[in-house]
Amino acid sequence: MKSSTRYRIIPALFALLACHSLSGENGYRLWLRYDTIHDTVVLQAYHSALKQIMVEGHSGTLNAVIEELQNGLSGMLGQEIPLVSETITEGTLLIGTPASSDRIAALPVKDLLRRTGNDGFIIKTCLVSGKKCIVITANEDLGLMYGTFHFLRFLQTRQQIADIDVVSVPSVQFRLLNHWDNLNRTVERGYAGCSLWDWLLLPDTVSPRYKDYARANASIGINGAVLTNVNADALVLTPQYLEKTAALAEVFRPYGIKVYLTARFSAPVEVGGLSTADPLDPQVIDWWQKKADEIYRQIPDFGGFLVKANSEGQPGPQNYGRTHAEGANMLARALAPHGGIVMWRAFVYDSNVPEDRAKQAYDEFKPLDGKFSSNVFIQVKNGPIDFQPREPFHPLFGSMPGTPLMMEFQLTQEYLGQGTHLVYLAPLFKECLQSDTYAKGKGSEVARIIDGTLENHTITGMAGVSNIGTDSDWCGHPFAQSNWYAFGRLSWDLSLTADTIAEEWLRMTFTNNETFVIPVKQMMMGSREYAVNYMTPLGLHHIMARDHHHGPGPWVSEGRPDWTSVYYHRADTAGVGFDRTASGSDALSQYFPEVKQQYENPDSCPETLLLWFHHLPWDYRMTTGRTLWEELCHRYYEGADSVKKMQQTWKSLEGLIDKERFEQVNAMLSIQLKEAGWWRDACVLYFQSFSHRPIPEELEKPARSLEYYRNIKEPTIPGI
Ligand code: GCW
Repeated sequence: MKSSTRYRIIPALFALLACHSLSGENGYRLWLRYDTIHDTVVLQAYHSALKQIMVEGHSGTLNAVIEELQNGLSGMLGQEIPLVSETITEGTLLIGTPASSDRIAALPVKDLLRRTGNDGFIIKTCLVSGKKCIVITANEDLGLMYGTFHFLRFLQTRQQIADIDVVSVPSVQFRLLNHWDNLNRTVERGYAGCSLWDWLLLPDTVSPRYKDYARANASIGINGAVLTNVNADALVLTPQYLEKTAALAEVFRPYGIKVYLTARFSAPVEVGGLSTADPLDPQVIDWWQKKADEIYRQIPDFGGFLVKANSEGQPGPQNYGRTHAEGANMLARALAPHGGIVMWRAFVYDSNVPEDRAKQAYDEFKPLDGKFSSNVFIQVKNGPIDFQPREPFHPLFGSMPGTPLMMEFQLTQEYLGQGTHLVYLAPLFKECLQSDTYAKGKGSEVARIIDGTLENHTITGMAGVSNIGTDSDWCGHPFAQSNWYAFGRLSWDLSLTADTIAEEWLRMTFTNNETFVIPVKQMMMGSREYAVNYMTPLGLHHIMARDHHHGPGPWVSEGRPDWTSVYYHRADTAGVGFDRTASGSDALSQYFPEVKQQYENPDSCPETLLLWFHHLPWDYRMTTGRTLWEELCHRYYEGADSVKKMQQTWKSLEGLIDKERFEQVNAMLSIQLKEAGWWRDACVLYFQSFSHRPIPEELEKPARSLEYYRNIKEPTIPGI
């Protein structure tokens, strides 16, 4: 792609500009900021390449394209770029499909367009009627929208546009946000205010935020939103709520965002007046069919249902002695005539305590492979437990070749510092996607299961549990926006690196000044590992406080065993860690032999996952030469120290960006530093009560007692 060449920009200019032009920043504009470009060389080049806009065709989507372009270009170039309809001149930005534009139909793009499908696009410098123009073309108007945002991103990140040649096709077809939003506007695991969906005021009042939400999503390729919590409320399926849902769908439609709802399995009983929700009962089947027909009458492009069944108290087919497949297929049959899909979650948390919770999803779903209808996805969390700071990839990836699996990542930071920690999640996403399952030998990465290439699936998808709320900056922490951004960009292009995405996001969200971008990108890239170190190093997991999951709680031991921390870390005087080899729960046998062989031996198991798979003695010798106990201490201290370094880096950048966001991040980093120290001290002291070994001399000793940490109560944490 020739166009990736970036302009070198003189840093000194920025220091001057940051102070006066970027005041009043509340983060609302996300990465779609379009501020005026001040570098005259860049500005000059963009002006000469962009003299007028011609958009051929008519649709709601094209109106949105025009609006975005006019805002974006007039913002960045400092003057209106005229919208014309007749005469091509040098420097026209020509947008259209071959069907809507004879000029484009005459260009040699037909072969390329055979590859771009419905959503993909081409951006190309071409001669049109003998004039040098930039052409954005696609098979559908939506492709033109994605291409337009991509083009604007070029300008936002100061890339050269003199000779563009881009063909872009999304890696997966369904790129969805999952909102865990309740109808009363609380958000399960939400740390950014209330739910965006104002059910009380809908459908009569439609907040302007809905359109901005759709724009932001479209700009990164997201094409669907599940509006409601997987811990579902059947009310959303009643006519009153469907009318409200239809109003949202209407705002989202031009931007290509389809709406989806969570279907509570017991809805036929709760809102349908039936005495059963048995998926094989003819009345139940009929109820769902009529419900689907009713939904599609109001929302013709409704996406489908997301279902959490027989997990954490949610009802499901097993209540009637039926399988997940029987439940999912019944819903799938109701949606199929309308083109809808079912996303059936594999996150099952049985009412009986399993011998190893990490094994449950595989045990329940693997035998059902091949039994699901063609419009059913099984939606699988990245790891086998629950969005921990680090998990191995889920063993279902590669184990259900006859079923399309949809990835579920969590953007909201339930286990990663919630609303206050700067943790950039793209490295976590990439780590999972790049893991080799060995399902079909070497090179069977999780990404190839998700994009359908390994098993030849025709439907493909990724879901991100949203971190969006009513906070003025949408996500609470300015850097939490990067996780929304990264999810969208990755689901569009699985080959993008975490580094590239961070850089794009920083340039668009803050500044193109490399004096800022380079060190902050480094902070972002390290941030997930820092959090792993101060929370759950060396493969520890699920040792957070009970219920709200904020802060450490390695001592949690009462109640249902697999909801406690002691179940997962298994610390005793001999050692620490969960033995998942054949001598323990044997969860490792759920992986393909190559993976199993590597992980079953502590010497070849990656240290990052050591205590996930092994219970090891405190004196076990690590590659650093330290004992396990010493290494554990060192990791905790390193994690907290890294936050101090992030804070120092950030402070050194004062003046390079607006004061508001600078100070907000600064304040958040202070909280993060305090909380990293809390995690470190509480965990080191707790594990010391088993290891009975001193904290290595070179490390500063905790200032407080274990008792102090055990007694911290946080009854009012948001997001439960
Ligand atoms: O991560 C856990 C959360 C629950 C959530 C559940 C799930 C929506 O603690 O709050 O419920 O997973 O994914 O269903």
